[in-house]
Amino acid sequence: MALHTRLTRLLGIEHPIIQGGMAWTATWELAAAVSNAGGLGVIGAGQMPTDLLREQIRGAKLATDKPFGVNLMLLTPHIDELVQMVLDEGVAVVTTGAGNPGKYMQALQDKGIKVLPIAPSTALARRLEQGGADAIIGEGMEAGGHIGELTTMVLVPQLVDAVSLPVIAAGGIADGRGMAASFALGAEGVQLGTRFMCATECTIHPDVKARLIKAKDRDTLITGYSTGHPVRALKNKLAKELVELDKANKPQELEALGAGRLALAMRHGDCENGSLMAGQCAAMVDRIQPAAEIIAELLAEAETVMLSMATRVAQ
Ligand code: TUI
Repeated sequence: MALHTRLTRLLGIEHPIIQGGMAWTATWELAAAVSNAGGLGVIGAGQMPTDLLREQIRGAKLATDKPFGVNLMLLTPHIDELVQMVLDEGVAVVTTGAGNPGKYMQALQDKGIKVLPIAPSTALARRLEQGGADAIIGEGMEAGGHIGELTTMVLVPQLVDAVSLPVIAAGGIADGRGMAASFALGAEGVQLGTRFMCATECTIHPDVKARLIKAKDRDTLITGYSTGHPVRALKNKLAKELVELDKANKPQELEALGAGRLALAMRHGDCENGSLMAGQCAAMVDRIQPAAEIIAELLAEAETVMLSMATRVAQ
């Protein structure tokens, strides 16, 4: 069964599956593998130096002739420079996180780039639709990294009602059941981050993949409430220290302690002092497998669930 939606037509992709553009995690190797398998691979820019992101984009272009995207984290201090470089290099899609990409929308779309902002609320989604976004990624607080307040289960149907653009569900989706559930809520695509962290092609340190595979249902926590930018990550020494700073309401010390910790975990494998940003569904990821296999499994499971649901409730 092919799952074709407004999203697959908008982006010219085969399957309505987007790979989350995770900073220091989603490099061109993963993005190209996902795009080659018919999904949308996304390079995570995070706070990457501009030249490094340019190399990443060029790497992806050599490895796939399919559309791929770049995720821009809008809190990045040199975000204007990153946007200019993306405009110069040209990519098919930009997803954005941690803010409103309104001021860049026209310039990106003038270059033919589709803009898919991540929205944690209906108010922002409405503003983004008015500002010309091509689709909205609704990310619930089950997700890893920087999160909003609402769960995917309540956010996605409200977004579907609030805007007429295609909505992509994100946060807490790790298998075909989550994918089918997202479609039941009205989504026309899904975005998965944590599951793709354990793709063979994901270049994060193998020790981080091992921690994800070991993770159980209550192994993530949220830190950074006091800074106004809460972040979900796997529990470890750093996360516990950050929780203490949150309790003591010391946002500046918290930000200072957190700086550079994502790369320390993902690139260098320091699983105690680094930030292991990951979603609650880490507990549902149990093996390393090629991105193409993840996508094939998601589609097969989602199909089985969608077809079996009617039979199950009619008995
Ligand atoms: O952006 C993410 N996930 C991230 S960003 C990141 S790096 C980081 N590190 C420390 C602190 C903050 C970021 C790691 N993971 N997901 C998408 C996302 N976007 N989640 C929440 C939002 C969001 C929040 C507020 C989007 C827009 C927004 O708008 C506020 C406004 O109205 O402008």
